[in-house]
Parts: sequence; structure tokens; C-alpha cells
Amino acid sequence: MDKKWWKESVVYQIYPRSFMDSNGDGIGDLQGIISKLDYLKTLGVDVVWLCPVYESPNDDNGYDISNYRGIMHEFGTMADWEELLAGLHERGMKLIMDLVVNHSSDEHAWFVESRKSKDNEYRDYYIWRPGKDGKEPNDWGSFFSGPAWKYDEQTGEYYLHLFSTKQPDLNWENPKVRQEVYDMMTWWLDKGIDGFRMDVINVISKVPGLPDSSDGSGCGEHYINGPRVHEFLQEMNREVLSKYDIMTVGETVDVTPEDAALFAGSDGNELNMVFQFELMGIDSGPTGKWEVTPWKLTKFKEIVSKWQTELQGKAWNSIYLNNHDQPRQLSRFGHDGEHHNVSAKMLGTLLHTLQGTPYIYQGEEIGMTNVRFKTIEEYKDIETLNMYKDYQKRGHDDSEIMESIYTKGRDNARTPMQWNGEVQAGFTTGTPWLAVNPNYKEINAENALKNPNSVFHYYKKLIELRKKHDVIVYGDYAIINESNEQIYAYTRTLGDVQLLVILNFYEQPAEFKLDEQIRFQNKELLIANYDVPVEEDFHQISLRPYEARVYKLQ
Ligand code: TEU
Ligand code: CA
Repeated sequence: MDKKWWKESVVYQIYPRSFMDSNGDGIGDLQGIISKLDYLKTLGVDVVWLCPVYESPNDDNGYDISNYRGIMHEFGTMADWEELLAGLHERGMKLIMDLVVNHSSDEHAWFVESRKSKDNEYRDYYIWRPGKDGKEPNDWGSFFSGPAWKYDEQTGEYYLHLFSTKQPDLNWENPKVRQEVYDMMTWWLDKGIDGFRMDVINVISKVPGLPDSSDGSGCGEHYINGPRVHEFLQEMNREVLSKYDIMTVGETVDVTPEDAALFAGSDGNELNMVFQFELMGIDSGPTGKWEVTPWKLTKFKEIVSKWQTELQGKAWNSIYLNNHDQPRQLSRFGHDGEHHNVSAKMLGTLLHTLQGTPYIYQGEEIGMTNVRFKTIEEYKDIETLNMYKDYQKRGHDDSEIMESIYTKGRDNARTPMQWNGEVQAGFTTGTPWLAVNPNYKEINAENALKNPNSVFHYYKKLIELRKKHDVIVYGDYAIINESNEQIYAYTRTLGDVQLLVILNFYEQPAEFKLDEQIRFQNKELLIANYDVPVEEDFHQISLRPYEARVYKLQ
């Protein structure tokens, strides 16, 4: 058992724009977060991951950075940020910052220089190429629709942007770029932060020559896990990360467990863990995320089990069911109507009892849900807006496009945090940058704190249990009843202690039969989302809608 603080921690992700507005301009800010630190302490989380708060023209809400060492004016000042860090540390919590270095903003001073002339000293900080037969240099597509290249009149060449046109890709082949990044990281670490979440870190190395995709799809084969990515991360680890006691998590698109073991292997020469996307793709079709496809529990279990068993003893998992890019987990995998409370708790049980570090996304702990705005005008996310235009051009009808947005759009996760039942959910005294979900009158933090039966108090208890029982953090995972379409059950084993987790993923009641192979003398119910009847045959449990139970067996 290789003990590490970041394995024992629970992380809480904050999307600053939507968390809490302190000055009535409708935009969440650092002082807003500071005013809620006691709320986070009450919940019991150990680490806060702060999405980007750096200077940015906000084409992609801060993921387009124009100054890596400055704070976005709308969010506050460096002094506010320092107060936030101190406030977290005083309360025994840690802070990890978002590191977005696959690309910068086109308004970053490096890019402003770079685009001036072909012989500018910053030219090579980005990826510039002449056109091919009057068209883009290759067939790569942007994650945000359209080609990944933009023509720049000034020098008559194209620059690469895997995301928006305002997010030019940095050229990691250039050692000067890497040194700039390492210096900047060191600068933040010396301010006392506790680690980084690294944005799309597995796409930083592109295949030399930037060839067309082999199947004409324009997809990521020539930059996902590119040829030098491990070399770059090992260099970063040597020059920066290894000098500090920190945690690192890489956001890695399209990786398999074998890839993850290279990025986050226990030898520790790259990162501590990665975010995988395989589970998030479970309800997507062949054309991608907007092609909404029903998901099956057996498939869900297969993916989770694969990651649990294949990383066991080799690398460490990060566990998440939603974040600022994904729909709300409750609407996606649970029930956001009548079974709201129990299904939110059931999903929370899964999150906290798998092997890996759990990540809670703001609002999840009170069971926030997806939203359905009537018109496209109410949406703000660049990915959604670009997709809307693109699909319209290609002849899809409006209601079909809106349905995809309702199920998959990123703004589902970005509606303001619901603090109370008052005007604008207590998020702002002004007009919020993105409308509040109309269900805030019932679903809000104030109600949750008052009600001992709330999702919030259940999450708090799950977090406490993690601190008490090593088996929750370190136990080995094994699935039971794999082929069951309705129940997800598994054990976690550490020495002679066993955790038994039983989850009914559906509204219909289900019968759970305990495997003969599971033997024990004592059983203790650690947590459940219903009252458990005293008179009950443990070997044949009748599970109610979305019922969740966790037993400790010995
Ligand atoms: O996301 C990377 C990513 O590939 C996807 O999650 C993407 O946001 C989209 O949902 C694909 O359909 C990271 C950040 O988390 C995201 O917020 C940024 O927009 C993106 O990188 C660019 O920095
Ligand atoms: Ca504000």
C-alpha cells in the first residue's frame, strides 16, 4: 500500500465564473469564493481545483490565457488570489491551479509578436505553416467545429488551433516555449500552490510534418499521445514537479488504461493521475458527442471495471462523473425528477467508493441538474454556439440540435451555483452572465444545509468515511454480478477487511443476491440512502429505486 496524501484526498472543482459573485456584476469572482470557504470546510473536501483565473479575453471562459502570471480583472486581483490561497491553507485545504499550456490566447504577448512577421523572435512559439493548394496545411479539425487552422493575412500563413481560433497551439518542439512554461509553473509553485490540473496535456506533441489524418476524418491520431509527449512530461517533472510535494492530474483525451499507466505510473516520473474520457463517451455515437445515444449499465460497468482493474497497482485513477465540460451527472446517469435525492446519493456513493481520487464538481453536492433554455441566444459556450451554426448549415433541424444541447451542452454545468431560494439563487445581486436554473427554489445550498437528509449531508458523510476506513482509499476492486443490467455491485478488499457496495442504478426495484463466495463474520452498514429494514435476509436484498448501500465486512 503506497500511501499518498493525494490518494486520500477528495477534490472539489470550482468554475469561478459561476460559483459566487461578490460585487453584483453577474460574474463569479475570487472574493465570492473566499466568502464560501467555510461552506467547503463544512463539506469536508481536502483540495480545491480552481479552473483558470488568469487574464483572458474569455473566448473560452479563461481557457484562453493572455497572461499566465496575472489575474483576470473580472475575478479580482492578485491580492484577492493570495487571500484565497491563505484562506484555504488556514482551513487545512489545498489549492491546485489549472495549467493551460497546449495553447494560449491569441491576445497573449507571445502571439501578438508571433503573428507580426515570419522572422519575429516569437514566430516559433506557435505552429505556423503555409497553405496547401490555397487551402489549410492539413485536414485536422478543431474540437470546436471547423478546421484547426486559421489563415492570417499579415504573413500569409496559417496557424494551428486545436480549439477556438482565439486559442493558438503553442509549439512544444521549441525548447524556449518549454522553458517559459516551466518558469511560469515554478513561479506559481513558489507562491505556495499545491499542484496543477493540466488541460489537454496529452495533445502537446504533434507528429513532425503535421500529416493529414490517414482516414480523412481529420481526427487526432497525429497529436493525441504524440511522439514526444512523455519526453516533455518527464522533462517537466525533472525541472519542476519533482521539486515540490504536490499533486498533478492530467486531462488526457482519448486515452486507454495502458496510456494512463505511462502518464501516471507509480514510478512517478510524469503525473500522479489522469482524467480519462472513456466513460464520458458512453452516450455518444460514431459522429461524436452531439449524437446522443442511450447508454447501458453493463457497458458502464465494463468501462469502470476495466480502468479499476488495469490500473490497480500500476497507476492511480481519478474518479469523476461530471465537470465543467460535461452535463450534470444526476441528469445523465441518475434521475433528476421524483428520485432526485436518492439517485444523487447513489451516484455519490459510486464516486466515493471506487479506487481513485474523487472529484466533486460544484453543485453536484446539492444535486444540481441540467437546464433547458428555450432559445440558442441564452447559451454562452463557444463549443455549443459553434456546433449550433455548423449543424444548422448542414441542414439539421432546430429542435434536434436543441435536444443535443439539452443533453450534452457544457452550459448545463455552468449555470450559477444555487446558494438559496432568493433572487438569482443568491449567486448575484445583478444579472448573471448565464441564467440561473429555474429549479433553484428547491435545489439550493441553504435548503441542503438545513435538511439532515440532503445530498449535501450524505456527501459529507461519504467524505468522513474515506478518512476513517483505509479500505475505501486503498482496497482492491472486484466486480460482482457483472452481467446484471440494473445493479452495480463490487467489493474493495484490503487485508481481511472488505467493502461491499451495492447500487441500484434504476427506478425499478431489484433483487440483489449475495455471492456465496463472499464470507464474513461481521457486517457493518457504513452508509445507505434509505433506512435499512432490521428484519431482512442479507443474502437476498430487495433494492428500492436507486438504492445504495455500503457495508464493511470482516
Ligand atoms: O477540455 C478539453 C476537451 O477535449 C473537451 O472536454 C472539450 O471541452 C469538449 O467538451 C469536447 O467536446 C479542456 C477544458 O476542460 C475545456 O473547458 C476547454 O474548453 C478546452 O480544454 C480548451 O482549453
Ligand atoms: Ca463579480
